[in-house]
Amino acid sequence: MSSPQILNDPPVQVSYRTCPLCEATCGLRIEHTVEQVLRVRGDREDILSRGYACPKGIALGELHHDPDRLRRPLIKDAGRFREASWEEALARVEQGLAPYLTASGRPAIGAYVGNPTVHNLGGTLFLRPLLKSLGTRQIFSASTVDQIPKNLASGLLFGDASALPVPDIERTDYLLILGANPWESNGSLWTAPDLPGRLRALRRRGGRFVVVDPRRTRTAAHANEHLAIRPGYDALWLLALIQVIETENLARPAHLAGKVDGLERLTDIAAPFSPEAVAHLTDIAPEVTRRIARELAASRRAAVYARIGTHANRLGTLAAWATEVLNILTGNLDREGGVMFPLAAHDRPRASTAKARGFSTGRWHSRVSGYPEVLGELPCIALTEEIETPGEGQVRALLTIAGNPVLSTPDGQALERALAQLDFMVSVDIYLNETTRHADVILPPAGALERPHYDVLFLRMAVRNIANFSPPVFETGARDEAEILLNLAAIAQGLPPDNGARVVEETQLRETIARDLADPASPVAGCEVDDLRALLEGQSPGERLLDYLLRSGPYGDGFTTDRAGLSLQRLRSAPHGIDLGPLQPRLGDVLRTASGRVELHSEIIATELGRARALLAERAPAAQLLLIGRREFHSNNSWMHNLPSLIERPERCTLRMHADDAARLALQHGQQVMITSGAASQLAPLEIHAEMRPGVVSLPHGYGHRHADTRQSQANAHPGVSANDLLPRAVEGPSGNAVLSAIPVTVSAA
Ligand SMILES: Nc1nc2c(c(=O)[nH]1)N[C@H]1C(S)=C(S)[C@@H](COP(=O)(O)OP(=O)(O)OC[C@H]3O[C@@H](n4cnc5c(=O)[nH]c(N)nc54)[C@H](O)[C@@H]3O)O[C@H]1N2
Ligand SMILES: Nc1nc2c(c(=O)[nH]1)N[C@H]1C(S)=C(S)[C@@H](COP(=O)(O)OP(=O)(O)OC[C@H]3O[C@@H](n4cnc5c(=O)[nH]c(N)nc54)[C@H](O)[C@@H]3O)O[C@H]1N2
Ligand code: SF4
Ligand SMILES: [Mo]
Repeated sequence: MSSPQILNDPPVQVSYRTCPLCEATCGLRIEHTVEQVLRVRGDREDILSRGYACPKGIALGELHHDPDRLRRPLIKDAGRFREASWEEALARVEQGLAPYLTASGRPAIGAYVGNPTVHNLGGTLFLRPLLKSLGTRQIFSASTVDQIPKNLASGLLFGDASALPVPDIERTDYLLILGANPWESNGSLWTAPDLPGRLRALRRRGGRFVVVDPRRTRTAAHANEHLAIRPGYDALWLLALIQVIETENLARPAHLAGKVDGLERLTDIAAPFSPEAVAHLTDIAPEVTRRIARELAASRRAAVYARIGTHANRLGTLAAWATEVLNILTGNLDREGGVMFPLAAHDRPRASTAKARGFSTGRWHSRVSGYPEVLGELPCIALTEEIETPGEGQVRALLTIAGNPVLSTPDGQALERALAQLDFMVSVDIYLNETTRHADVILPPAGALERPHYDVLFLRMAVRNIANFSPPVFETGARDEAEILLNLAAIAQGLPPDNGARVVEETQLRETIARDLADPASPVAGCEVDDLRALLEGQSPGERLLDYLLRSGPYGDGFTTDRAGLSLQRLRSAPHGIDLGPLQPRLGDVLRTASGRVELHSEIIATELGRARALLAERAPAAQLLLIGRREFHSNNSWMHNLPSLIERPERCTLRMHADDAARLALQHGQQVMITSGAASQLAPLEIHAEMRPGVVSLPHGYGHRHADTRQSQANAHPGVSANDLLPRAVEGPSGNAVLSAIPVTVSAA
């Protein structure tokens, strides 16, 4: 007997898909009907993540169905948003930007690009033509509240700012982790799904990992050893490790002989930073520092990995440089079990004949404070002053893409006031939030399950060379991010948004092909642009360009009938991904310095070393509380707070403090406290927490959902305060990265 209930049930399908929410790129198994997500879990057959998934990935169905997520463009009329058609919304953008699309007007256009862009196929492939079409130097991004010091260090050392070696965790014996909490962040600039599992496996096979963090994070709690460093001094401590390795003659970079310039100068450079000389600041005992240096040097295969706690910090660029110098000195750069450079399927094989140009910054400077450009962008903390300060090139029109700088960048309230003064603002975003509420037009791209996916950035940092592609789970007709960026690029070029998008896409595609054809070492050398173009498949701009990159890439089919080679079609037929093998040494291919060797020394590093020496004379900030941040497992910067399964838990926007500090200040667990920095004051509940070291307090970022006129009902029900309202607009030094950690504060009863 069949029940009508069952007969009417829509058929259940299963789709496999890479999670686009963070750098781990977990494979997900999604059970769904034609329009409803039923269940999401980790895909056990995924070649890299093998079933791992975190609660955010599991909540993708909630994100897809979130009634607050924007599905139609919004236009602001007389201060109120209303829904509009794409035609009308894009026409409004054309109209709003028109006054600035002149030679003298373009410098007044600003752009801020946020983090989800790098998790989006369209975002990664089509941002560049858009920014180029705008013709402005007022370019800002979340990179300068994040990792740009690491890019800068790689640029200086390797000649390529995107050459970011990753710990070869499967084969290492010893891992030194600083300023990172991969147990909860799932890894950063290091694509390794299930880092908890991988770290456990490292210990099981007799390896060790040591965590340097002012908090006893979950990563630290699982480590062989935790060193609760005083925040803000990692660069000094890393230099002390170099000092020990140099003075005790522990360096053994044998396989790098002839590939590294300037090793002989390191003894002198590190001399002032003995473990004793830095101990009063780092609060790490000299004998511990010495022991760690010896352990690191003695390990057969070891890796030093440092992330945002060290980068978005005082001397972040120097910390990134010293991290790599340690990997070089211990002979672990570009070696199995050390740190290695992945080779992704869409990477361009290095042209043997192309002349390396080296790397430079400061090709132009910001208008108001004179910050040097790094990687073509300016520090995001300069955006406020660039809007507020009159004169030629004052930002009057702003484009934001997948960003919420009001909550995610320091002194967000000042930025909000500045945004309110703009003549015109357009946001590409899936929510009406603290930033996009200032826009005149909001253009919502397809959601995470409605678009094709391939991780252009993160497959370049994966612990194994792999490739995978996810077609959209739902065909809703929603406009893809790629299409919107191309629409905007067309407008910026004075073309009609829709037909123009095709022109911009075609131009980029053909230019990409032509660049390869000009290189005799390319696998497609000798072909014709038209012939290759005609062979490309794909239903969207991202797919078409990806198909080209894969087929002409290092594992590609080279447009031959060789079925073993990669193409988009081949990836489509492998929903759990394709394994391309373990990481291989490839430093020679990576180096783009003028000398063709790793260049340890540069003017920028010399200046930073001078600042580090000056810091040694500082007294320990013993009597002061230093504020640091906190990422939590269920959160994602400022933007996943509208999903009930992630936000509905105990109050998380708390100030954590060690019991001794609370006792000294006569503060009780749970009471409201006033946190005061040089910049501002904020109220938050106090949480006395054993993970804190004395003298350090922690407040998570991304909260402060303070406006009734946003459309994020769940987030607004759990507002919290914004840590960034407490942070001054300060940069770490040559990279322009904001200083997010070790901010002096006082805390008192509210
Ligand atoms: N104090 C402090 N501040 C920090 C940090 C810290 O540690 N401490 N961390 C910093 C770091 S590492 C980062 S990366 C930045 C992040 O800074 P931002 O990128 O500016 O901010 P997010 O909170 O990630 O906001 C992402 C925005 O993208 C939208 N969005 C989500 N998915 C999509 C999509 O597919 N397409 C589009 N177009 N929009 C989408 C969301 O609605 C949201 O508006 O925050 C930084 N801020
Ligand atoms: N759950 C979750 N996962 C995320 C995100 C999220 O918001 N939530 N954001 C994603 C993004 S955009 C990024 S960039 C990555 C970042 O990934 P991670 O780099 O792992 O970032 P955090 O988890 O913030 O870890 C930074 C650690 O540095 C410590 N720290 C602070 N100051 C100092 C210091 O001076 N010295 C040292 N040694 N340590 C210090 C902090 O206590 C913290 O534990 O995470 C990504 N993954
Ligand atoms: S760890 Fe990152 S990639 Fe994996 S499921 Fe969670 S959010 Fe998605
Ligand atoms: Mo980030």
